[in-house]
Amino acid sequence: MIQTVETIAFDDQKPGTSGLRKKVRVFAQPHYAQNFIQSVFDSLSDFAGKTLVIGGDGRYFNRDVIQVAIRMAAANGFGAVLVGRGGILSTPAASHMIRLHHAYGGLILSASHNPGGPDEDFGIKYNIGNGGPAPEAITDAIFARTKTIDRYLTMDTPDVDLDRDGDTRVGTMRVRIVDPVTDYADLMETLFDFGAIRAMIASGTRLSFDAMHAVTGPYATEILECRLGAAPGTVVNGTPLPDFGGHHPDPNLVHAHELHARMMAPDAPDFGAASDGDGDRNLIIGRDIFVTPSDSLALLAANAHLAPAYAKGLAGIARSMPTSQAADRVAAALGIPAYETPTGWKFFGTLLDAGLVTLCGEESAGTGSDHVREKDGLWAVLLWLNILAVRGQSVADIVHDHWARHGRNYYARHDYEGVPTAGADALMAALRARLVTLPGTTVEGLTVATADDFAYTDPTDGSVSRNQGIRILFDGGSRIVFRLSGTGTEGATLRVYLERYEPADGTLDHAVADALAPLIAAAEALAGITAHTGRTEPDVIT
Ligand code: G16
Repeated sequence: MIQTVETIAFDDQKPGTSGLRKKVRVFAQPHYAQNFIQSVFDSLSDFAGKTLVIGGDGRYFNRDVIQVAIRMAAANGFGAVLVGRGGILSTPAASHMIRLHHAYGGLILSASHNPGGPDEDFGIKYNIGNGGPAPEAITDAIFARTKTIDRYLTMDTPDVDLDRDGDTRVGTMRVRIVDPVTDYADLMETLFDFGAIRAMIASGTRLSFDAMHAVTGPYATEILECRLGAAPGTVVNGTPLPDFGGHHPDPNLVHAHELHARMMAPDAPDFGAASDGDGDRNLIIGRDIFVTPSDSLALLAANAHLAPAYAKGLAGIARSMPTSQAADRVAAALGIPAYETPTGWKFFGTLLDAGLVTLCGEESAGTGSDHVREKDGLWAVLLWLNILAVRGQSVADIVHDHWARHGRNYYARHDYEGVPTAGADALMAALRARLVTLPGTTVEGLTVATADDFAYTDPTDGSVSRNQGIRILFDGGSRIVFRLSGTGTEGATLRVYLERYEPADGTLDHAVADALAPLIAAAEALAGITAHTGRTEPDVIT
């Protein structure tokens, strides 16, 4: 029996960079998740009788909201839902499932790399029929609806058993519980030369993959250990836990420090990697060398033709604006277009759908291709392994070869987390006010060439996105970008992205902090970070 439940709108349900993310205690308020899910459905049309994919990263509250979403999908008229067993679906696997089954769309329950648990974060994002995050036109409509919603539809039915494969019904809607891993692992086998990777591993190459107690554990175990023959124990922290073992499932050098230490030790494996809460991010570390996400995108683009899926070459490469320009140099060398988009995977979807680009990447540890419409952590790991298997070189040798050919984009991101919103907004406003007067001035010995607030016009549909981050470009190609994060759940997070280009015949082996020291000083001088935030140092450097 369909129930119409009266509700009162919440005023804080604006989707951020990737869906709605809030503390669990916020989501657990009566009607809160329901309001958002109904607002999603109310912003869509013509889905009666169609299929919705539902899954999440296994974090605390995942199972509860999946039951809510199933009932609401039934009450709103979906014909079927596909749900990952145990409520589990990595974000890239959900994207693939939407595409494979020609589903109408999907609800992915995740706060990605944010921590999980009763006092931590939860999130809901909606993906469209191409498998990718809803574009801004839809997220804007969802937000508008959350402000006026006064009822939602649900059903008074018992919980669905999420742990048993097979079909059941909620009202007239079919609920199918499916294995979350197999289809995704099968897709990976079609993209990469598993035989070559298997042979490399059999001949002694050692891997270490840290699943961070998050969703990629079962995927990595199946693919790396079962299908590729890596030694048992290659996947560490491989059981998804609702609180990620109390850790922060963000694959960077701070939160994946154990992997980093392992890779810097004398007996280090040859290749190390990690993924995040929902499996879309990746961290790549060779023995004794960390590969920045920006460099990883450039390296993958330069070598992708070594994997079967990309043997014909790439149509183009896209990167988010704050991502280093290393990938642009590869695009130029390959004679293919390079695109610069705002932060957020949703901006790559139209380019991928139009066949304008094959590979996309972001400094925030996301890389992916046209095989799905999300970034994909294990995909990046497998492309790296395919390249290593074909080239027969170490990660360090491949990276150094790349810099010797294309030059090196020294790069770092400084994050100031949980700063008072007023201070962060004031910092950005003050910078914005100075943009016109900055060109031609000199800061810490660096001359400003141009300064702007990044705006993007999508080349496929003409949609415009403004205020996407302040760019200050210096003579010689160095750059500072200031941006406020759209994924945090407390206060504001200021991100300062620093980049300096060193040509191939320059000094390629500086310590990153030394290479960027003038830019770090210039960032403080330009933005008054300490004055506005009270912070003298970033919380996280990636
Ligand atoms: C999300 C988006 C990414 C974006 C990242 C960082 O990643 O999907 O496209 O780069 O947030 O966003 P921000 O700088 O606004 O915090 P994820 O892995 O959290 O879904």
